[in-house]
Amino acid sequence: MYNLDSYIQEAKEIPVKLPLDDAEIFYYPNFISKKTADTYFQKLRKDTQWQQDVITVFGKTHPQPRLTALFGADRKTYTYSGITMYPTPFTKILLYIKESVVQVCNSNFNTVLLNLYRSGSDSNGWHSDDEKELGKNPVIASVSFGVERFFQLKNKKDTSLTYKLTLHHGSLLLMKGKTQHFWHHQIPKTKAPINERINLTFRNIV
Ligand SMILES: O=C(O)CCC(=O)C(=O)O
Ligand SMILES: [Mn+2]
Repeated sequence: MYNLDSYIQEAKEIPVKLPLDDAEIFYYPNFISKKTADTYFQKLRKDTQWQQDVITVFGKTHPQPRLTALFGADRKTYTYSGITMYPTPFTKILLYIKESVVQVCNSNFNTVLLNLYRSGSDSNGWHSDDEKELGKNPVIASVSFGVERFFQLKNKKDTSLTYKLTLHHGSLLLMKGKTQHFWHHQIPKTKAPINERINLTFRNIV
């Protein structure tokens, strides 16, 4: 079922560039076919050892409003919001997804952070992926499975500049260049009674 060649052929490689200044963000709505994305969602949901960390934001500690897991090609740790995560080795399915992402973005990744949003009350607050270990202009490749959620962007200097898009099942969002210097992003909570979503962000930790 996980034949790499047929998988890559299935990948739809037509991106939309978001109309934002000081950002290089490309959205591939149909990166992975629905059928393959369904299979990946089920497998990632079941086979991942999800964890819930306690984070520190503005000096306050609370449980992170989602579950996470970190996978890496080596033992490089990843630290953000006062948490240090220790990676476990990439699984076969994560390697397949990584290969198809590498094909379209011409960069390699040694780490992937998984987020599981269990319901509309799980979220990911305003932040940028600008940790030192990601380097100066990081390429972040974000693959989504499961229910659609809003992804919001807000300019750091002029907070009236905002943008919102829906991240679809099987989509890829690629952020590169100076994006993390100029923009924050978040997955807001929603009151709608919704199902689960899994997001993978491929990163290169230097
Ligand atoms: O879930 C998403 O789409 C975004 C995840 C994210 O921004 C992160 O993990 O840094
Ligand atoms: Mn992020």
